[in-house]
Amino acid sequence: MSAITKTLCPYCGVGCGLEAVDERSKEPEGFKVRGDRSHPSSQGMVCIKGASIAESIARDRLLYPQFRASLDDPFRRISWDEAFGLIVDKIQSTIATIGCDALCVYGSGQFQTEDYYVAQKLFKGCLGTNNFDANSRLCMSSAVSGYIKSFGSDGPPCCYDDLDLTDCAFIIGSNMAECHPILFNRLRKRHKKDANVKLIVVDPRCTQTAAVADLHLPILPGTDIHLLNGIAYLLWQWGKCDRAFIDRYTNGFAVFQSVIQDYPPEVVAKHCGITTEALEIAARYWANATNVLSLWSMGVNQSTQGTAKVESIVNLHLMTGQIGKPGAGPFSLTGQPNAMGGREAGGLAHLLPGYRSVLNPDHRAELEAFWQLPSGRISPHVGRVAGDIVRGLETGEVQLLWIAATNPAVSLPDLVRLKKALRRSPFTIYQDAYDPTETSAYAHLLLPATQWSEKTGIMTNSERRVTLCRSFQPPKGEAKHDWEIFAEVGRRLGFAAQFPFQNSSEVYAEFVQITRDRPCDHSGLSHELLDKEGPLQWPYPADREHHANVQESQRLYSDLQFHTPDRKARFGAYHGHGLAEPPDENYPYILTNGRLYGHWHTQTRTGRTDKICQMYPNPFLEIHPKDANKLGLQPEDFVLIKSVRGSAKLPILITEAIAPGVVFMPMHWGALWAEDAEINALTHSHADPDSKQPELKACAVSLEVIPKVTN
Ligand SMILES: Nc1nc2c(c(=O)[nH]1)N[C@H]1C(S)=C(S)[C@@H](COP(=O)(O)OP(=O)(O)OC[C@H]3O[C@@H](n4cnc5c(=O)[nH]c(N)nc54)[C@H](O)[C@@H]3O)O[C@H]1N2
Ligand SMILES: Nc1nc2c(c(=O)[nH]1)N[C@H]1C(S)=C(S)[C@@H](COP(=O)(O)OP(=O)(O)OC[C@H]3O[C@@H](n4cnc5c(=O)[nH]c(N)nc54)[C@H](O)[C@@H]3O)O[C@H]1N2
Ligand code: SF4
Ligand SMILES: [Mo]
Repeated sequence: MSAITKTLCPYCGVGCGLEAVDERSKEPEGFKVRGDRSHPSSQGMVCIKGASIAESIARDRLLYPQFRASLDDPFRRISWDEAFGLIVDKIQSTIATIGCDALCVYGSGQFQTEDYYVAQKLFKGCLGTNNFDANSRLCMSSAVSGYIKSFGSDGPPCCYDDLDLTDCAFIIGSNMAECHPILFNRLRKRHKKDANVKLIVVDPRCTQTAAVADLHLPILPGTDIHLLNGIAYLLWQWGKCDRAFIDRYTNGFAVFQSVIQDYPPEVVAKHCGITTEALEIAARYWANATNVLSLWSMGVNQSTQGTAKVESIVNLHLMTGQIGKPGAGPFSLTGQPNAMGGREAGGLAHLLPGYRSVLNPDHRAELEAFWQLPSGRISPHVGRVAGDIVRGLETGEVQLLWIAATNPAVSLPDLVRLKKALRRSPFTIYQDAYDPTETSAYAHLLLPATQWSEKTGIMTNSERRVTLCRSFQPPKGEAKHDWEIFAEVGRRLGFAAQFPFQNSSEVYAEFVQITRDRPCDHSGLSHELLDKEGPLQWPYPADREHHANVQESQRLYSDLQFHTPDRKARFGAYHGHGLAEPPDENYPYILTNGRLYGHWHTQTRTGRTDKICQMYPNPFLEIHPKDANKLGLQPEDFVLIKSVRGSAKLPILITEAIAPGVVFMPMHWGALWAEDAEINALTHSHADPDSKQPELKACAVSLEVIPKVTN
């Protein structure tokens, strides 16, 4: 490797720039990392996850393809040639006997854009099935559908500079301090400096984010729409609506206005479990601020009303004209490092590359022509989303499942059911960087993938900034790049003309062409330009100098022209329906869950990082002192947590940070890292009707003390 390589942190959607520094004496990694001061999104800062990434890269890697005919057999090492032969045979025989709907791919926001693009071309294009979904279904899909409904297109409108310019940050369903720490630090710096800057946090828990807010609204889980409509009611009553903006740039206000009449402060406060005073302070902060910036994440998206929650946030911005200007707007904080790129490349079962939809005949025709495929090849139906893949395994309709860069045996809801379904799968391919993971136990064919540091490609962060992630190490063992694996399968299936790529730069050069004149226009970008100029934000059209400038890429909708047919944004009008599974007599507590600062998801990397494991020696259940008392729990006790679907056993942490009646556990401990501590053994799979995103954030549970064994 050259002495210093500039790249991107492969963990969260903040997308901090990293520099990998050659350090041969440091075994076994051979490099260390530090923040890249020249990266505009992070300006040299990194959190513990980015800073400690090197340690995990050399440990427990999957090095060779391996195969077994049955899940009860041991794996045996095979060659890539044999592996490709098996995949091609299975795909061909499945299509011949049942049809392409029996093939499913489940990918990840941890793919690079090139991986995503090649997979879309192969499955949605060449093979004619839209059965490509990704873990973004569990993550950002409500934000995607909310943006599309409100603005006519996906795409977070804001940028990180807005954190320095807002005078009211409205953080809802996001624990930024732990999950987007570098952005939170930036916001906090401004907040600390200027007493006029207000920070509101809406979260059932008093998180590290909420602890430093001017106003924490500890609403009951699932009551966000009541709260948002309640704030709208007050703004309307106080005459704080921007009528001129509403008339000129929006549709649907009248219906929205009639809906919010049902949300006077007394009703809302009671329903949300907060005081009317607190609600009024929140509305007052909104009303008095020049620029309001809303920031949200999984507390909003992971809900059976995720889309409606997103639209309800946008409603507040539309009624007050708080969008398209510095320091203001609705800003979803993307979870994974390249969930944004996945959306751009069409990596969900209802999407096609370039922010296109499988339901739009013009979009399908554009891609068929561009990919040189027969007209009508792309299916007009939405493919199987994550939940449908599970149902398809259960009914036998899914015969081949290809999982890549995600660990569903930990992260999908209702694991007892999922694991049963995975055991029924006739043929599961699992393409990952590590071995073991919880999901490898359900695979017939293991394919070793290169990961960060070994592959060059593109990732887009939350503020639409596109970074070239450079490789600086050779692949481990026989690992191949994800895009390379999909392309080789495509060639062997007879699509040599569609997959001529020699490297990821060529893949990207093709991808950007079909983003031309789309909202996510990348057509002026290339690996070469990004190498030379550093990270750049889209839209970045090819003839940029003629009709766009830096400001126009920095924020969307600064001209207040939206992507709807009449160019107006739309109000959505919703009533709050509450949780899909409210507590009852048998399961009287609401279990919520989420992340810890040091760990990443299913621990494939952070569980292999000593310092992080020392920070968090074990999983735990947060419980309010009142509930602990009621159950007779002592600080060292273990509880048995049960939902209708499954159970877990955890030591308790008594804390006032959680509301009475609600308990919290972290999501990070799958079967490899602790016994019986799986959050998703408990959760259900009811999903939002539009985004199909499951309500991972809440289910009903019972709690029992586990008696101490005394000798
Ligand atoms: N350290 C760390 N950082 C990460 C990740 C990680 O694994 N570790 N993962 C990344 C990814 S992929 C994602 S998606 C993001 C997630 O980032 P966040 O969404 O910020 O993280 P979570 O902890 O899952 O959930 C946020 C909060 O939602 C609250 N919540 C639960 N129910 C409700 C509700 O009904 N209403 C409201 N308003 N709030 C509710 C929870 O109490 C929790 O504090 O983090 C990213 N960053
Ligand atoms: N209860 C509950 N469940 C949740 C959530 C929650 O808040 N609560 N959050 C949901 C959300 S938002 C998310 S994003 C998901 C995350 O869930 P997962 O996607 O299952 O979690 P990760 O641990 O990030 O798994 C990523 C996998 O990709 C592999 N990998 C990394 N880089 C590469 C690469 O370049 N190529 C390949 N082929 N593999 C690679 C890693 O080794 C790892 O096994 O969990 C979801 N599940
Ligand atoms: S904030 Fe996110 S992108 Fe930045 S270093 Fe931490 S994990 Fe990486
Ligand atoms: Mo996520």
